[in-house]
Amino acid sequence: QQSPVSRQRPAAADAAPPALRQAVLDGLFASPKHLPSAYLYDARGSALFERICELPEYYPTRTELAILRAHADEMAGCIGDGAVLVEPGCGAGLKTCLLLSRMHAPRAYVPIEISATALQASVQAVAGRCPKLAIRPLQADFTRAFALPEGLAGARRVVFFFPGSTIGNFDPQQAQALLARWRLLGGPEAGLLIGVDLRKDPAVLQAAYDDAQGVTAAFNLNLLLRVNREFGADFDPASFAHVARYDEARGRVEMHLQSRKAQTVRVDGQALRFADGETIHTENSYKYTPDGFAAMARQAGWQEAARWSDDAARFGVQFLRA
Ligand code: AVI
Repeated sequence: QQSPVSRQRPAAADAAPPALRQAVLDGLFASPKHLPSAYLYDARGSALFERICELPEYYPTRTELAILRAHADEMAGCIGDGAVLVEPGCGAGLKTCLLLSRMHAPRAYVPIEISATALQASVQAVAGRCPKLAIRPLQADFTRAFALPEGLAGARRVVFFFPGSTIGNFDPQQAQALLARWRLLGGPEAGLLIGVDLRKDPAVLQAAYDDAQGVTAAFNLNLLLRVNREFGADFDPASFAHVARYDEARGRVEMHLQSRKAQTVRVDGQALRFADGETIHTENSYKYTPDGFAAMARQAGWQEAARWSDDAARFGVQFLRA
């Protein structure tokens, strides 16, 4: 199963890698229809996501940043001396540098990103803000097994930094498997500093994923433009609607693209039929309780050591140890 990969500054202008292309075709011709959420992040999708992060309704980015600002020293204390900080799916540098600047003699920073363009952008952003730091970039799909760069494989203290609630874009089983893999890779003194979006009033979640300016709608509908470009398809985005709905029982916001009429679209030379009202499921964004997340992480071999939140308990950051 193709997994969500990207975050703050995800895959830039790159064409989709073969596995992602295959997942797109498989998903469109499956029943029910779905698309991998990693496919949201072409150059335009990445730019739209950065706009989402600034929206008044989209609280996660600014809330997490405020939590990091308020508690970076305590977080650095949890991380300890001489750690290697590994960031799967590297970001735009702001949160990372905030943390790195408070860490005690970090040994190295390892950003991981599948897209060479995005990796390079992230390295530049961090190098500009933290000029003395050893940066050891790793071009890899962090949802699969990877090895740390040479010389760091046996590092005493490896700490994973996974902000942004990207973990929420994985199904809980996938999330647990991912965290279990990092636990093994990090060794007996591994740490994990992770941002988790919390369960809350459905109206707040609904607004965050269906904003008044329609930026999230454009982000979702951009998938159809990308399929048109990369598969010679003829989707008319005007005949699909952005739908975001919170499934309270599952604790997840689902994004869909809903066909406004019965229609047939050509994709990769094949006819793809839609009933009126039929949807393509394009993303899940899971929300946790702090205890629920800690329990899931425990199943993956991590013990919660500290947690932080904002006053309204909208977003959580947890530090976990092996
Ligand atoms: C990247 N990820 C954590 C975002 C989220 O909130 O699930 C992606 C997003 N989808 C719609 N808005 C933002």
